[in-house]
Amino acid sequence: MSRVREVNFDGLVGPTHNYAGLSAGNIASTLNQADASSPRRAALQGLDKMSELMALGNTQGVLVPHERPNIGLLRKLGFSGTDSQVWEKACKTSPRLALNAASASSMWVANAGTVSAAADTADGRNHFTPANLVSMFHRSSEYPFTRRLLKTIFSDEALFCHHEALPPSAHMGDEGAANHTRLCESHEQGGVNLLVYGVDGLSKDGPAPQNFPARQTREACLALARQHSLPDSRCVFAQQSPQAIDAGVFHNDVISVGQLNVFFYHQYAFLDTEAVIQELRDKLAPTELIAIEVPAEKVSLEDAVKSYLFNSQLVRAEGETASTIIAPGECREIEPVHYFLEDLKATHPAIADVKYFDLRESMKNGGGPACLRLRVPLSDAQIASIKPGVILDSNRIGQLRQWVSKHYPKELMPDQLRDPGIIDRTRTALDELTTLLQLGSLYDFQR
Ligand code: SUG
Repeated sequence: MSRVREVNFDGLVGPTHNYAGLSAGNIASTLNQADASSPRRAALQGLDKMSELMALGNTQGVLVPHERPNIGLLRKLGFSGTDSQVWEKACKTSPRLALNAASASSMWVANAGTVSAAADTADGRNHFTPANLVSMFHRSSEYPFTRRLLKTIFSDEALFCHHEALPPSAHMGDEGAANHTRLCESHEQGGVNLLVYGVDGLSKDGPAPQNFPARQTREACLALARQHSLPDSRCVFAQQSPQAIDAGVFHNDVISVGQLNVFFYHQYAFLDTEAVIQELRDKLAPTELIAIEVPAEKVSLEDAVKSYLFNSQLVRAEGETASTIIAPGECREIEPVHYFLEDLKATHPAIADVKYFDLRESMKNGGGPACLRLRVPLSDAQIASIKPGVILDSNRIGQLRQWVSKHYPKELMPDQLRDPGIIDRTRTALDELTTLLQLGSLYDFQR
């Protein structure tokens, strides 16, 4: 059996990164609306995380930003003329729409799509479905380019299968890997797939949040499992607790994270947390599930959301027996969370270390370490088949840092996005990026 490793592909933050307050139910996004952002700092913070993950012995990949502003989207909405005219007219007549078209939200690639491991699917290929992201307008236009990007990188059809996004309707709301956790003994072996939803999309009868939207539907989870041919015996479908969604848990990766056989979660993550854990245990057997529950009396839902504790990454490289938690720096600032993590490190045999990362720029929009990465289990043969430029080494990290420093503004106020010069500046930067990562002609403006 050939070796399979979990490769984290991180989204590179785009040059228009800003705080527009576009995501209702994402408390950070709402709170930081209209603040000045620093696209340069945001991208460099992301590259620092990638570099550190590599230093820990992980294979690290990168996914390029989508082109923004999204002129094609504005044309579909009736704006016409040259690209600059389209942008100027949109900014003038509909500033809110323009902000939606300029969002750099593609950086949170945990929402790019759902990825199934070759070891789980009927045809032995990895399956990909780009997420339709219908619940937020600024994100709902991501999937066509996401699909093109994934197909370009993972192009060998004997090894990879690419599906269309689920029909773009609220009934089929799908937010990708943020609501999918794969638990397993090792990446070579079949695993258990936890697919989490917020609401029943068709009947609307069952429990549902009162204040904030439930972004993923049960029907979408069922469709993904069918589309990726995941066996029923290896799937667990679980409903998020509506209370958690109303506390700001807009994706399951804000309240639980799993890797290999370790599952780290909050007591109130699910409607019936105990039943979910039992089903995971049963379906994973004979592999033992290491379930680390965080009780509400130790960390409240509010502190979990503020600190993004569960948006940590769990990493355990080959040959290691315990995991490292890659936590947002905010976890150090919120006392009960910091105490819990340090205690876990000191006492739990499955946790070797906790490392804190400054990802403040992304965090201010509700995106922690785990939001910034899409996991793809890959065999050596699969790695050899993909576009080589997207797998990072220290040399390429250095080139990306230089590229960011050359093209990205140090500071950006949402108003500054109105400058039509932003279109050409972004295209020049992305053109250089596709050359640097050997991706060929990928963007619409290059075709
Ligand atoms: O979809 N924020 C993103 C954050 C996504 C986090 N991803 C995961 N949890 N996997 C969202 O809400 C805010 C953009 C703004 O307000 O400018 C935003 O889109």
